Amino acid sequence: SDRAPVPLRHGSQVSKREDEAMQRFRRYGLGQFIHFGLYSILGNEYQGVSARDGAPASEWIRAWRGPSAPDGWTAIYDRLNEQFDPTELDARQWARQAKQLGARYVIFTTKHHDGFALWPTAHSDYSIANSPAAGRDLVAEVVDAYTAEGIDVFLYFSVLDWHHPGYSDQVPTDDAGRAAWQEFLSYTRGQLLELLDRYPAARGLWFDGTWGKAWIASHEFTYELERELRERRPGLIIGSRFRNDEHGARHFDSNGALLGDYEQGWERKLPADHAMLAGNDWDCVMTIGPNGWGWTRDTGDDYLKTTDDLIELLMRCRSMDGNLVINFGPDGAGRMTAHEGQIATELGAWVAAHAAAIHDAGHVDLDPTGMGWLTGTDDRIFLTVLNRPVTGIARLRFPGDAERVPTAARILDSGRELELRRTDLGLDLDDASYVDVRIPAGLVTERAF
Ligand code: JFZ
Repeated sequence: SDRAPVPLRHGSQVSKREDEAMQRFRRYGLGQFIHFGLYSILGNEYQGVSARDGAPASEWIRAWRGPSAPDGWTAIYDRLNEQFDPTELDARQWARQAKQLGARYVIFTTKHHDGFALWPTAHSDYSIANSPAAGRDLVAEVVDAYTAEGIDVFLYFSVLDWHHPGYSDQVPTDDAGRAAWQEFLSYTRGQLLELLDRYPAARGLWFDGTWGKAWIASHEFTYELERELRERRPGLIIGSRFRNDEHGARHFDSNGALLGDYEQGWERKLPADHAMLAGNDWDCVMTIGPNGWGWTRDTGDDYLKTTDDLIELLMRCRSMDGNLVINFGPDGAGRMTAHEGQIATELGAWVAAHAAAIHDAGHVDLDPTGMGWLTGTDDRIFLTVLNRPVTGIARLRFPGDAERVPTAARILDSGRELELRRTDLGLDLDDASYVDVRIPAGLVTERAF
């Protein structure tokens, strides 16, 4: 814009990165999110009573309100650490499954809104060290197992903390409140530096719960903390959901500059088109069910996304240069669900057979076809056909002198050659070349599963 930039003390401190870590990020393509914590014990119900009508989502069950909520509910919830013992949790098995899925990074909930740390933090008593699983460190287990499989690890961290007495949504108005909030900030800083020190293999921090008014007012502190985290771990990737500028602008500062290394606002939603991303890196985090990130014991009539749904979302993201991150919510014992297992097998087979169209391929500057999603590299164009036209012909339009008009077409997984021809439509005023590819009926059944 022609407007003069607003002078900002706590605006963006990064510009588009081209270092090795961000180049890797751009080639992930597919990721896995894991929501695991005290809420996983419950599966969105307590003693047979469903929280469905009173809690926003399974990992939000502590916020259960209304007639169905048990008496003294939050106090009951806060003592779940006494039952936390995921005896079936084998991070190496999770990592093998993620590898099978084709995920290239994982985002793991080290501490969700309930404040319970899955590593033995020195900064709070509310951690795995105070549970029947004492002696274990789930963050270490996940970091080690996934790193061994070649999958990068990002640590999810909720700033919002329902357990810490100093946490506040509102800006404190008296001395006691201000002191408590300062105490909370130093606890938060302590935990974050601790995570970086303990898990040097972690590549990124995935922040959440940063919408509270007190956090927003702490822009000087968060500006300095971002600096400190980046200094402590060169190459560290931080999304745009960590902090805001002094005017309260989140994700993008008051001059429109991204407040992090990638856009972190695409949560169960997708950009309408590539242009609106303005070249920013991004990922989309997505649940398999409708909402709810933690385990849900009874999914009832919920629609669970199928492998085909996820293929569509994955390729739509890749067609706009983004990564798709699919959430898994293991049960309280640490077991992934049967549906998640099926997704890992089926989607994983598809991803393995079509890897060339996914990880290294990105946005192609051509008209969208309506038949599916286009991805490409310098010398190849991939069309993931989701809707086969009644004509059986995929027609691609190449504007201008069309140096890039393809000369051959084949099915990616089988290598089967497809009939391709240049089509001169004789359209006046349309400076474009067209290519028709005949798509055999039954193509979609040629999947590897
Ligand atoms: C947050 C959490 O509250 C939720 O439990 C889960 O962990 C999810 C990944 O993140 O939920 C959000 C946060 C931000 C938006 C939507 C849901 N948002 O910006 O639209």
